[in-house]
Amino acid sequence: MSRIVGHLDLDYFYAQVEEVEAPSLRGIPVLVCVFSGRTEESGVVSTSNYKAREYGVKSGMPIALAKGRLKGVEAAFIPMHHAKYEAYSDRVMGTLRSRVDLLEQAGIDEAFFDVTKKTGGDYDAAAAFARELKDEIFREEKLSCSIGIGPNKVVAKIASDFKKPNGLTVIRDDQALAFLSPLPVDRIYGVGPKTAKLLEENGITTIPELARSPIERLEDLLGKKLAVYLRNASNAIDDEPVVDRGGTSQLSRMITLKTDTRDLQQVVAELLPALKDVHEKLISKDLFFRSISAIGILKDLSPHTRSKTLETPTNDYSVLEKEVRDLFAALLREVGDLRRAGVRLGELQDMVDQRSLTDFTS
Ligand code: DCP
Ligand code: CA
Ligand code: CA
Repeated sequence: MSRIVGHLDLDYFYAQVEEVEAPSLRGIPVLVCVFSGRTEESGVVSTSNYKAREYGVKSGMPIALAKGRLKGVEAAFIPMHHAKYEAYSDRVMGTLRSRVDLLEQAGIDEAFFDVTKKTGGDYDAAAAFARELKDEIFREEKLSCSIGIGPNKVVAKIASDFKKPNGLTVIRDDQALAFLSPLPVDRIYGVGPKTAKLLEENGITTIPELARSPIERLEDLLGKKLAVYLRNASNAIDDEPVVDRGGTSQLSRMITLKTDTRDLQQVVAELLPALKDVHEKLISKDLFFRSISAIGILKDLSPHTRSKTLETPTNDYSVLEKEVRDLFAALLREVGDLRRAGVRLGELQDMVDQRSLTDFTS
């Protein structure tokens, strides 16, 4: 029986949560912003609703630039409320987990799932399931999402992005190659602007062009690991299983660095907001961590990790930041430029396990 894999991604997630909580925002451009605090306009747009996107607003754009694009238009600029989005995310993921054979959360607003057993390998049953799932999430949270169904993670991910917002795209294994054939290479997960440019300079812009390229040539350009992955992906081949990484046994965040680098100061500086998020989540769940890992992903997508186990569990932010800095210093002595960087806290434990009674009474 061939696999049936899905990918679900919530639409304009942070901005949609703000709309759900304040329905009067519907119909006007809504921009969720990370204000850096220096001036009223300094900072970047985290995301925006589709109305704002009509004016050319994009994630990561400076707030001042977005304001320029929306001159004379009634629009809402809302500060980011990360803990609130986490709460919505946790509930949606909980619903999803209870409905599928296997769930792999891949970000705050997206997850891969496997429904091979549940559907008996039948794509019509998978399509019906996806429609019910969308209805259920909308009934429970008033949130719309887009779902892709396919024979593997690569195809499911491209399919969920194919019709957005509120889309459902089902691609059977015998349709997968034709589905990919008109698409540009950057639709494949792992092909960022740099890889896309490198491929374009070598005459490769569409997925079939990538699929036909001699593997030796791709290996020269991209390194063996990325070349093999992309060559397979472009042929709709991907054997990566959906892996349930569990609920709260670990907390992690990854970011994509603004530029590939092996400069410790830059890596740590760009990672700071993610460290603060992870720490906030730790505190909100009343947890302590005992192990900590620095994760670096290189240009060829190979992951590199340095970990440490502390003598005693802690929830102290300054320890977290110091250990991350030390671990990245060690990691960067041994590897090349990082494309992505992240932190993972493990061996999480409840506060009540950690504190003696006197801590509570003093
Ligand atoms: N995000 C962010 N900064 C970015 C990109 C994303 O803070 N540069 C946050 C805000 C998004 C959330 O992550 O709501 C999910 O990112 P997506 O890429 O899935 O984008 P959206 O959900 O906002 O929109 P789409 O409807 O395209 O999925
Ligand atoms: Ca999304
Ligand atoms: Ca997403």
